[in-house]
Parts: sequence; C-alpha cells; structure tokens
Amino acid sequence: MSIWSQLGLQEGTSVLGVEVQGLYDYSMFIIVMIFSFVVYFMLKVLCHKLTGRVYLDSQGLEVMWTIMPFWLLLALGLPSIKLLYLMDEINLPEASVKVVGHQWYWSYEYSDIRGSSYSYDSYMVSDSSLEGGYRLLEVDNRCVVPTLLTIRGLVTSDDVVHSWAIPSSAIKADGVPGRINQVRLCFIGSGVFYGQCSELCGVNHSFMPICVESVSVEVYSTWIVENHNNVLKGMENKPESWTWWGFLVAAVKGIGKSLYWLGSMYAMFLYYLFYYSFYVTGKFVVVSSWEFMQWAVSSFAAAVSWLVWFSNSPVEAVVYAISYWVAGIWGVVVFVVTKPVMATWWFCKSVCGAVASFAYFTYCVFEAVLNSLTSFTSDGFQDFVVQNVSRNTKKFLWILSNRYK
Ligand SMILES: [Cu+2]
Repeated sequence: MSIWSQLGLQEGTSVLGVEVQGLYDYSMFIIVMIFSFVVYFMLKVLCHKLTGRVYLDSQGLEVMWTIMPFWLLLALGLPSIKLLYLMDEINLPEASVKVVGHQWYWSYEYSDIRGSSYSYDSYMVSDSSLEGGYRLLEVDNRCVVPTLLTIRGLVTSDDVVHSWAIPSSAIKADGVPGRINQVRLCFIGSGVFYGQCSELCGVNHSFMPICVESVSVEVYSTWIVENHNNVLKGMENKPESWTWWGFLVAAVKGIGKSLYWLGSMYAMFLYYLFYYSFYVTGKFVVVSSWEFMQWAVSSFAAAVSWLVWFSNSPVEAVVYAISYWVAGIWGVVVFVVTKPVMATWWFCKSVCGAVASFAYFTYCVFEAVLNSLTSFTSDGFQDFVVQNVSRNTKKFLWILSNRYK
C-alpha cells in the first residue's frame, strides 16, 4: 500500500511485482545518469566563452551521439517489452477466481473446484462502521488467494468498464462487459494487498476498493472446501440410485479409458524418445561424417599422387599445378561470360545465404542479450519461488484429493 511522501513504487508483493520494481530501479538509474550528463553539458556550454571558431565538425562525435542513444533506448525498451509479455503469461494455474465488477462493488466467484459455485460480494466498509483498517480501502469480504501458488484471475464486468488493479503486485486488468481478461495471481508472501478500481465507472468509482488477502495453501484449501461443501449442502442433491449394472459399466468404461490414455501416452513418449535421441542425431552424424570422410580421402589421395609426381619430375608437376589453377579460373570466367544469368543467380544465392546466416546470428545474439537483460531478481529468489510453488501445488492437490475422498 502507498503511504504519504512515498518516492518510487510500492514494494513488490508478487513475482511480477518484484520484477517491475527492479525494472523501475534500473530505468531510473539510466534516466538519472542521462539527466546528469545533459545538465552537466548545458552548464558547461553556459559557462563557456565559445571561442572555438575553427571547430566545424566531428564525424566521431556524431557517430557516437547517434549510436549511444540507440543502445540506451534498446536497454530501456527491451526489458520493458519482455516484462509486458510475461505479464500475459499464465502457465497452468491451479485454480481460478472470477472477478466481476459492478456499479459499485466487486464480486468474487470460486467455481472450478468440485463444480459448485461459491461467490460473494465485496463492498467497501463505510467510515461509520470502520473498526481499524484503512479508510476507503477496507472491504467487508476480501478476495482470498493462496500464497506462492499460481492462480488465475478472470476479470469481467456486469455493467460498465471497471479495472481490477493491485499496484504492489503489478496487476491491472480491465473488466469489460462481455469479455474476460485474465491475470496471474502469484503472491510471494501472506498479507493483505490493496488496490482501487482504475477505470472511471460512475459516481462511486472511488468507493469500490480491491482488497486481496493472501493466505497459506492449507488455510486456503480448507476455506474453499468448507464453503463449497456448504453450497452443495444447500442444494441438497439426491444421489442417483445405485445398481450393480451401473457400477459394472462405469468400471469397465473407466478402466478402458485409462488403459487407452496410458497406452497412447507411452507410445508417444517412446516415439519421441527414439526419434529425437537416436534417429535425428544418428542420421546427422552418419551423413555428415560420411561426406566429410569422402572429401578428406579424395583430397589426401590427390595430394599424395601430386607429391609423388613432384619427386619424380618437379617441372612437369609444377606446370601441371599452375595450369590446373589457371584452368579453374578460366572455367569460372567462361561460365560468367557464356551463362551470365546462371552466374548471376548463383552469385545472388550465395550472397543471400551469407546475409541470412548473418541475420540469424544477429538474431541469436539479440535474443541472448534480451534474456540476460530481463530478469531483475536473483537466482536465489527464482529458485525460492519455483521450489515453493511446486511444493504448494502438490500440497494443494493433495489436500483437495483427501478432502473429496
Ligand atoms: Cu471504477
């Protein structure tokens, strides 16, 4: 949450929030350097007597002040673009929370666990009933999410355009009626995080705050399962009558499906394993080494026979070698003169090949630079997040499967 007289961004509370904070610090470093540089030279110009009347141009200086801003812009732009695209990346979320904006409150719905739908509204707590907490930010029912577990937020709206935003986690998604936007919710610590509606939506736009409470996976799963159970109890679904025949059909169907699935997965695994580890690599090695061997043997044989010839009659051998090279060059000249179209095509093909390989090389370098520039967090932090997310995922699935036995 922002506080008075705060400079800079809020402390990051999600993986992306930390990255965005890093990008901000990095960009500010470059910007402050440029600012100081420009101010220094402006002051220098102002305090200068301007006596360099014969100083007309400087090619080196012009090249420098063209290339340096180019690199600076790349250094500022590339990490930013990569982070922007990373924000859209939601890989394999464990659960979803639907966020629906209304005039003027939010509602949260959890419905992808057990098929039942558990939802509630989240209104701002008015000044008169506020007991502790922050004015204009506290809500009666917070949005609950697990810590260090990948959750997908599906943001939409019921009436006009709203925007669900939590600045400390680098989350901002417009809730547009008829459309669904998705955001990744992966908080790195337990806590309460605040945000406000960020799209002007009517008179009470300022009074529909967003309040997310991040809790441990254990607490989250217990909470969600209990609420779903309550919802299901309320519905009072009568179970279908049980028969031996139905049980038999279901069992045969289930076993057949799982055998088919296992078999196809295993076959696919074996196919790719053999194709990529033996066939592709083996073919490449055999073909290229065979061609190389042919070339090496024939060149070696030619060189040896020429050397033998040279030791017997050196003059003849040297004359032959010179005439061989001259004939080669002459052959090229004759080819160019007699078949200019073919020669031009061949030349263009070679040039295009060279340009393409150079472009590919540049692309590889560019990509490597991009990858190295874009993470502002340490390897230790990334390991911490990856390990905890995978552990929490297992824990979450384990708890859910045990609860629903
Ligand atoms: Cu609004």
